[in-house]
Amino acid sequence: MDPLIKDKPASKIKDKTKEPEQFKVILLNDDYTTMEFVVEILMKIFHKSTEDAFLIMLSVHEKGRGHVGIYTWDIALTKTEQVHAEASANNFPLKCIVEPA
Ligand code: TYC
Repeated sequence: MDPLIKDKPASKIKDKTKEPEQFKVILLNDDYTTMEFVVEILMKIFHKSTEDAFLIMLSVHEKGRGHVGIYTWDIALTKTEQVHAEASANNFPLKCIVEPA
């Protein structure tokens, strides 16, 4: 037993373990990136099925932005960097952003 919590009633013991903070990756619409490329990115980087990737792409196309997934900070940032690297390597302006979940 942890000596710091010895003698404390169970009801008074606070769970000090924190869940890691979560961040949303949001995909932004633009007029130049092809729909096909966006679907490819969603499958390759975010591991979406063909059908989910298509539905997310269409929703972003219609609404301007859309939620792609929730990750820890490091993973959200890595995925965002991968999207931007793939997009610029293919001369597309596709962008995504990270927001607190
Ligand atoms: N609006 C783009 C087009 O008409 C398609 C598109 C969808 C681009 C989603 C970006 O995040 C995006 N070709």
